[in-house]
Amino acid sequence: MTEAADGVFPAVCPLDCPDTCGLLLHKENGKIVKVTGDPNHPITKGAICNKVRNMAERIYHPERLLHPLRRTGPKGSGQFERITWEEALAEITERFRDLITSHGSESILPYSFYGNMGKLSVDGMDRRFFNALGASELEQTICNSAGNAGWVHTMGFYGGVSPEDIEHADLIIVWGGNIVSTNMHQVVLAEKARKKGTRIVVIDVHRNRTAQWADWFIPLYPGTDTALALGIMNVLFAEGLTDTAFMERYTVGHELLEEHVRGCTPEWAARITGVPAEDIVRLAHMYGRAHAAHIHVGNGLQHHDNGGMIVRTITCLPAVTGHWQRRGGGATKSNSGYARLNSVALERPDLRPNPQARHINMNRIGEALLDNEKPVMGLFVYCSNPLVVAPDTERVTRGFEREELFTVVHDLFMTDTAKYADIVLPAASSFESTDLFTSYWHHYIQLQEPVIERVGESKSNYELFSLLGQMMGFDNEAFSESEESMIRAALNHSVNPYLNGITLEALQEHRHVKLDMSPQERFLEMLPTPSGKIELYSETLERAGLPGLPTYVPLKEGYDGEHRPEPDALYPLMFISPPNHNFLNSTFANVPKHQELEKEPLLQIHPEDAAVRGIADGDKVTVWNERGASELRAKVADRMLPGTVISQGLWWDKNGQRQRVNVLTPDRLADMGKGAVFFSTAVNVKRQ
Ligand SMILES: Nc1nc2c(c(=O)[nH]1)N[C@H]1C(S)=C(S)[C@@H](COP(=O)(O)OP(=O)(O)OC[C@H]3O[C@@H](n4cnc5c(=O)[nH]c(N)nc54)[C@H](O)[C@@H]3O)O[C@H]1N2
Ligand SMILES: Nc1nc2c(c(=O)[nH]1)N[C@H]1C(S)=C(S)[C@@H](COP(=O)(O)OP(=O)(O)OC[C@H]3O[C@@H](n4cnc5c(=O)[nH]c(N)nc54)[C@H](O)[C@@H]3O)O[C@H]1N2
Ligand code: SF4
Ligand SMILES: [Mo]
Repeated sequence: MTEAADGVFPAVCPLDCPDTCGLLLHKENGKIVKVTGDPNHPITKGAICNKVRNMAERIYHPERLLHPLRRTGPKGSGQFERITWEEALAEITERFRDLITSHGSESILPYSFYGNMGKLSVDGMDRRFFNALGASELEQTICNSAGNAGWVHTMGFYGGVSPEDIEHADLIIVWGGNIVSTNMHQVVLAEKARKKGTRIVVIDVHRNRTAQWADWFIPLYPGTDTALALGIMNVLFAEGLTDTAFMERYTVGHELLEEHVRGCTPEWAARITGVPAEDIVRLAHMYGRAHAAHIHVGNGLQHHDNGGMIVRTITCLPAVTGHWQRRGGGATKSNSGYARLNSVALERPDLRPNPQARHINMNRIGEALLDNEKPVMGLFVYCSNPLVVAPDTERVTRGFEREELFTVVHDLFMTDTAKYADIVLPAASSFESTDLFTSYWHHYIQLQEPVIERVGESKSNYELFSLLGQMMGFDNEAFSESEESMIRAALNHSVNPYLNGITLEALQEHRHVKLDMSPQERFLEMLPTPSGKIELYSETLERAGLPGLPTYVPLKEGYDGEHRPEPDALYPLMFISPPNHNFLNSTFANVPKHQELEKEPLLQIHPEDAAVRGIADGDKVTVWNERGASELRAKVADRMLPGTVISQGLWWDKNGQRQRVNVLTPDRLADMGKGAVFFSTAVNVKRQ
């Protein structure tokens, strides 16, 4: 048995990161003592990030949950008693049965995201359970849904340039993505291109690590990227830097677009974005004259009120210039479309007695829990930490505090969320389980088999939900299906030609197997948009009440695109809270090693904004708005345009110190895809 043996074993990084690295776990006395990269992985090639190199500290953290627990104190107090698995499962199934009788099955809500990207864990047995239960359906909109919608309205298919092609790009624009921290192997590939003369441009609201690495950093005001992209298009059309033959063949609406951007001059775009007009012209020239420019469309762009439109507008650029036709040229937001598995076989929607069950948007979890009309009475949280990651924490907390709400949390740790649970269940780490992994960036499918024995009494999601399904008396075959059989079913999906030839046996033999990328050659011929072409003009959007052509719409709070807020305005600063380098969302925020690397949560503030408020570098500051307040340490630095403040990382509250940033963020929804708008947040700041 691998679990008991010592040696070096292959593994997959389970975290929500595009790189999905191949790992090697080094074991002594049955325990992982070292994590390194697998040099045989064709894309990640043995390099891994610091977070995961220190992963053993998390796996064997002294605070790891080892047994099921039942709450004994008030919600949020963190007071629990140890119970057995039998007691925990009996209590959950009994409470769920009672709730179904008294309030209907839709009074139960699962709340999950991708704390572990394993398909069996988060898109597998768990889904079967909540389907068979007839629970409310969670709309998983916290990460990429606005940008996804913006991309799909334009391109139809959720896929772009392959990692292997990036080194052939002669210009790389990283737009709203901090890839040095969040997609490190893309940096390695871009470096290869750079050695051949490729220039790297970063467009961001602050000088993040990626901007420091770039050849040219272009700072702009938050939420104004649509205006910048339109300004670039204005120059491209005006100066004949477009590819009319390409547009004729592969797009719809180019004449309308040309007309539409005539008024979007560089001067117009400069007033909105804060980017000087001459820089916009220079960027347009670089882009229009490049042979094969690649745009990395980052995730930061979509977390705005207008995030879908930002992504859509940027996505139009390589269609206007025809860069798509050349190797390395085009754009990439996500490549998850290539690796679509058989989700029907995995998730078994046929088990659902109520196909019309209500949907609840995860970004509005606070509101949903406080809704008395059709109340949520049972909540099951796993692979997510909403008390830290969901917008408008105060409202979410009020929801979780509701006395009559029965909450179960399955996690590896006593997170800020787990403290509100009635029952806490210990989760196994992915290295203790079998699972299947796809990447949303590279094209390798990977298999994880258990490498270590279970820590404490922990159970994997697969085990937990299959047990719960059996205890609820649901269809036995779906809940007793083996992991291997589920993997086979997931890979058996003839409608996705990219999966051709991928089998469990091949994965067992090679650990990672590449998708059959041959259909990608016909990528532009088979775009699944309504017109079958790249939609520069989208009738679908027009019908949905949005502009059919890419159009700049200001944010709903803070900067309105015309007037910088006066310093004495109630909330004059835009607050951006993107991920940091050493955590993965809120994962690792409780690991001393990772805390040490990050030191403490900071508020980066421009010297001008600091001076007006009498703030010096290193001062403790309060950041607040009408939703809540957070206490951070000021880092005064000229890293952004005045008017924007930045705090990286999703920290947990520590010893009563308020350091969660989502107390500040709104739970409004973006223009498309019902996405989260974390970054469209206006605040004020004062010295403590
Ligand atoms: N180290 C690390 N890696 C991670 C994660 C992590 O927490 N830590 N999280 C993972 C997950 S789930 C995701 S979704 C990805 C996210 O990773 P990325 O795709 O890099 O996206 P973000 O980090 O959310 O935002 C990227 C940048 O967008 C900028 N930004 C914000 N607003 C605007 C704007 O209006 N215009 C422009 N141009 N830029 C703007 C932010 O300043 C930030 O530098 O990373 C994954 N990888
Ligand atoms: N302000 C602000 N908020 C943000 C963001 C931002 O940039 N700024 N980013 C947003 C984005 S893009 C995302 S994707 C979300 C991410 O939010 P989440 O998906 O909630 O991610 P994590 O905070 O990493 O929490 C994952 C949890 O899953 C647990 N876990 C890991 N493996 C397993 C397992 O096998 N089983 C079970 N049951 N649990 C497991 C981990 O211990 C951890 O507590 O946050 C969003 N929130
Ligand atoms: S977090 Fe990303 S870069 Fe780090 S090991 Fe995992 S997949 Fe690789
Ligand atoms: Mo995400």
